[in-house]
Amino acid sequence: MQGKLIVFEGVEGCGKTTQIQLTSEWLLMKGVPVIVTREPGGTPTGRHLRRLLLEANNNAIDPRTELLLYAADRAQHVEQELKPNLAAGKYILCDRFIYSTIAYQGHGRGLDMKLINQLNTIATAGLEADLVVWFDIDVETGLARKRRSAYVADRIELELIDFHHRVQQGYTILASMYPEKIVKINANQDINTIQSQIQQVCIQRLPDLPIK
Ligand code: Z5A
Repeated sequence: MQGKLIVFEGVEGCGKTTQIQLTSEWLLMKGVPVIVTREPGGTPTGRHLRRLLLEANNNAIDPRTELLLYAADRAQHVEQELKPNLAAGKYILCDRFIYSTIAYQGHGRGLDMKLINQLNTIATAGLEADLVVWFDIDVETGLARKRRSAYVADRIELELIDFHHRVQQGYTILASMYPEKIVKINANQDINTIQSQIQQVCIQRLPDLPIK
C-alpha cells in the first residue's frame, strides 16, 4: 500500500485550512483513508518549533536560524508522520511543505535559493508531494480575511506588505516552473466553488484515488 501526499500552499488567509477540512470530509465520506497535518507543527517536536517560529514577540530571530528551524521541523515531520502514513496507504492533506520555504525564506527573505534547495533535500530525504494545490489570492484580500476573523497576528503576518508580495510572486514563479505538480486555484472565489474545483483536481490528477 502506498498513499499520496497532497500539499496546500498559499499566502496568509488564502483559505487553506478551510479547504483542507472540507477536502478531508469529502474524502472520508468517499471511503478514502485520510490524515490532516501541517508544517510547522505536525509532530510533538514540531509544535515546540512552531511556537518559537511564530511567536509575535520573537523578532530577534535571524533569517538563517528561521530557515534551519523550518528544515528541522520538516525533517521530523517527514520521518515521524509523513513516511509512516504513506506506507500505511493514507492520503495525507498537508498544510504547507517545501514550497513555503522557497516562497517565504527564498523569495520573501531573499536567502540563497541553492542553500534552501539543499536543506529541503536533506529535510525531506527525497520525499516529494504527489500534488500541490496553490491558492492564488490577492495578498490584501488574504490579510483582510485573517484580520476579520478573531485572531492574534503572528510574527510572519506582521511583516511589511512588500514581503507578502514577494512571497506571492514566489508562488507564481513556482507554479510556472512545475505545472505538472502545482495546480493553481483562484482563491478569491466562494468556499463551495473552490471546494468543488479541488475535488475535480484530485479526481483528475490522482488516478488511483480509491473513491467509492
Ligand atoms: N512558513 C514559512 O515561512 N516557511 C515554511 O517553510 C513554512 C511555513 C512551512 C504558518 O503558516 C506560517 O509559517 C506562515 C508561513 C510560515 N506564515 N504566517 N503567518 P500557517 O499556514 O499556519 O498560517 P497562515 O498561512 O497564516 O494560514 P492560516 O491562518 O491557517 O490561514 P489559511 O489557512 O490560509 O486560511 P483559513 O484559516 O482557511 O481562512 C482565513 C479566514 O478566511 C477565515 O476566517 C475563513 O473563514 C475565511 N475564508 C476562507 N475561505 C474563504 C473564502 N473563499 N471566501 C471568504 N472567506 C474565506
